[in-house]
Amino acid sequence: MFDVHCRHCGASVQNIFVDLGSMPPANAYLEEAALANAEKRYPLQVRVCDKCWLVQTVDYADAKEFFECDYAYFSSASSTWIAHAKDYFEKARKRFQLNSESFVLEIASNDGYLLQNFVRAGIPCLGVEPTSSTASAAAKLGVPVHQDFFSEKLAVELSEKGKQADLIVGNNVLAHVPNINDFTRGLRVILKKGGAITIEFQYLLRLIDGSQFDTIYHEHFSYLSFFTVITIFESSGLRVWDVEELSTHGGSLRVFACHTDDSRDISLNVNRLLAKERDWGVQTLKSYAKLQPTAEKIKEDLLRFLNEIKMAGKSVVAYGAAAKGNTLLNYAGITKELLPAVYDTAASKYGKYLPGSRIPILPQEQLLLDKPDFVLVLPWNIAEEICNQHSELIKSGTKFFTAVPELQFYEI
Ligand code: DWN
Repeated sequence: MFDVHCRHCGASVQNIFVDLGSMPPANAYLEEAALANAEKRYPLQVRVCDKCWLVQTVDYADAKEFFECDYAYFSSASSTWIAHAKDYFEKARKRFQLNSESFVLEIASNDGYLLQNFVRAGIPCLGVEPTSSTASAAAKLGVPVHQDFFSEKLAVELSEKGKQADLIVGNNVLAHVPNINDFTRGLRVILKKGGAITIEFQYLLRLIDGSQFDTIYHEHFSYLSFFTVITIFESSGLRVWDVEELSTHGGSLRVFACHTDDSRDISLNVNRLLAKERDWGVQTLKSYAKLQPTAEKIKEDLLRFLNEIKMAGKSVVAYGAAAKGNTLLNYAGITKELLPAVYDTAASKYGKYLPGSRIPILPQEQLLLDKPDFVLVLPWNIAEEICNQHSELIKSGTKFFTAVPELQFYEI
């Protein structure tokens, strides 16, 4: 096995956490014309460092390849997420006494799903977002965006222009940066004295206990426990003073950080969650061995069920052309033979094809006309929102189901 060095502590990382075979990047949706060409595929192997316990991908491609100008994921596609962002804004404005004198920086601001709230409230803010597709959507909402990848170098440049922030927000970005040390050093550089940082990321322990192997894709370079995030932040001169467990994206953490010499007290939540992780075995290798066998079972159960549907002469399609869906389908080797189409509301996706499986993506409205017997909901994390939207179709007999962590059917 070739050597890999931990992207945080530099130690040799030999322990395989999960190996999902080779597949194209999860957001590399294909235009019709591209079907004539072969696709780049990269091994999707994840290892765990037994020194700092960072769970991380083995890298074969540059991150820039995953966050290109036509990046297809728009956070505002989900009303659940929009509501989550609004709730965060209300809480943050109170907790950090934000006003027209404050300055808020969001890293990976996507389509302005969050900063639109700060703009409306007259609180000065800036988004940092590398993908022009989402950045231009944010600009249309009047959200100021600096289009680039966040780094320590950029933090120095912006700080020299007086852009140090009272509040730094980073949602679903800490896992997406290959150089996690540079990223956290950048947070310290651009954080104003007395300022606060809130970072949300999918929670490793929920991923493992929930068998959420499909949230593993190349653009997720790290899979994070609270223990490891504290280790990384402290190594960059930051201190974690509070933490919240969230239900978003299958289970996430919201971590609160500040400068090491800040006067804030450490909340009881911090030691409480560290104790829970100790009991779970966060520094024990065998705790990381559960995911591979559960991924194989989910794959077998789904393949068996899709073949049963086919043998019974029934129709089945998918809903939600989510990145996690591409990991599931490509790992299971499912193509349009078993799933002839997937439906999605995102204009950035329908009319294209899923990477790898090459399943055509159709607009959501078409589903109501096609009335299939079964619908596999790929973004299980928002299955309730999606099933509520399709209550009439479900009442008319179409069966909606998800495959992770097991086959589950939805009634209305
Ligand atoms: O970290 C990441 C998470 C936050 O989001 C990114 N790297 C990529 C992305 O992952 P994903 O694509 O698996 O996320 P979702 O939120 O599970 O994707 C939902 C998909 O469903 C989108 O393509 C939009 C679509 N959708 C839909 O067709 N109808 C969503 C809703 C709410 C709908 O009603």
